[in-house]
Amino acid sequence: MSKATDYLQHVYSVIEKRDPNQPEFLEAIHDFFQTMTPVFEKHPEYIDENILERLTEPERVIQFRVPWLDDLGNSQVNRGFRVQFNSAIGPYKGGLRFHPSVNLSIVKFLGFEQIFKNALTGLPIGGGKGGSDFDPKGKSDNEIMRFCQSFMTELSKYIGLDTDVPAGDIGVGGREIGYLYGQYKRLRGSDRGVLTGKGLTYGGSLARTEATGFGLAYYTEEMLKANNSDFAGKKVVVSGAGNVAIYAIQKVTELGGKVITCSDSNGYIVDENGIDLDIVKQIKEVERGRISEYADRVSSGEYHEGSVWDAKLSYDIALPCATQNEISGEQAKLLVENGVKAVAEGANMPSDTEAIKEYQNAELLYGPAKAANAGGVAVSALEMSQNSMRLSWSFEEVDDRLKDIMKDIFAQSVKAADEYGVSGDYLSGANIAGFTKVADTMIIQGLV
Ligand code: NDP
Ligand code: 2IT
Repeated sequence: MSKATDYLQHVYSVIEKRDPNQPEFLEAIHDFFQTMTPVFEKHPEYIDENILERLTEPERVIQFRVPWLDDLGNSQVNRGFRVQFNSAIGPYKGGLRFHPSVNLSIVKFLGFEQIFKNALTGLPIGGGKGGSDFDPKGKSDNEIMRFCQSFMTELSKYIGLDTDVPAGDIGVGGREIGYLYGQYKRLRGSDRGVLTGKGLTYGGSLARTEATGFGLAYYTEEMLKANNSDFAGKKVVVSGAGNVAIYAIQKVTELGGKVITCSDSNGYIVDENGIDLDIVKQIKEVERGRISEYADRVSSGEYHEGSVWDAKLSYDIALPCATQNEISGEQAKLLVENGVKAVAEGANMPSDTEAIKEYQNAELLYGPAKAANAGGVAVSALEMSQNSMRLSWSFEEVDDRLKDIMKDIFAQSVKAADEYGVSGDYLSGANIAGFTKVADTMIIQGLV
């Protein structure tokens, strides 16, 4: 065994021993380490610095009680988290997720991925993530507001526009950011830059709502172009029907692709005429309804219960935009049988370890989450810049910058993959480019 693989195995076993009950965190670490051997072979100085053990331990983990009153006057208690993972290149930056599944393992995997994603954007932001096991489904606006106010009452002690800047993720969109910011302002004053994803009337950036989905489409287009292909006439399967999925569908369609599915956690829609996005937006953004309702409104739309990744359909490109581990090894095999040539991840870690192996066996073009979905956090960082300057850029200006950032992320990944002898492996390329930037910065700053 080489010194590099020995070191990787050693650090993995340390982490596994420390946190044996954090499966998502261990999965993210495992998949990341799988791509790191060439880096440690070329740079033994990283081993001397014990950089991986330092990088995989969060700088700070905050866990807190979130008490709130429901509409019946009953007191409810949820658990809140903020993981401040790494501040080497800037303030902690990353979203808040409100979903019943949220626990420390999930917040840590998301925070770990966020470090490298944020480094790839080229903007000065460190990595963090937070959230709660609160379930926004079926709650009234007043319940959501009371929950957000209580959550922020505690979180406000730990964040700040130069220290830690949260934003949205699953279950946290414009409505929640509004309530969170309102409470922050009451407690600490109007530092607009303390949250991103704000509304346009109080410091939000144009194109932030669209950014993750648009960015995913721009990244995928770059990956296709580099392989003599494009979206024109391609059939595309998208999962999810939330913020990321909706704007991915919009941009992919504008770029000439035909998106034939979308989904939620109950089931999926197939519409071979191409998804009618106005209907999806009406159901999800306005009515906060279920995706099954699409089939009641569009005659070519069929609703099926279960996962879209179990569907036998013929298509060219897969864009998972729902949640972690939504594609298993078996489902990845089916995806290959379905004719898929490219997968790009809108969600964070949507493909499990076995699924990634299947993509590699089938030599699919594979754009990993931390590169492909970085558009959201990139525009969040542009929102922070605009807040600091106290001005707002036009939609076109932000969108142009987003396009350039996504192209640059793809180019960085290609370059790193070439440099480390794994050409065409965009997963390794993204991991290596993000890692070397953060690791070098940590070393310059000393053992802190
Ligand atoms: P939303 O809350 O807007 O939408 C989430 C969508 O995914 C919904 O359709 C939801 O269905 C589905 N979903 C959530 N959990 C599950 C589950 N356990 N099983 C099946 N489906 C599920 O979230 P976003 O669109 O913002 O986030 C989607 C993904 O993209 C997440 O992985 C997130 O981390 C990632 N991401 C988001 C960014 C952003 O800017 N918002 C930036 C980068 C990545 P249902 O309504 O049934 O729950
Ligand atoms: O996963 C992600 O990158 C996000 N949820 C967006 C984070 C942000 O700070 O905009």
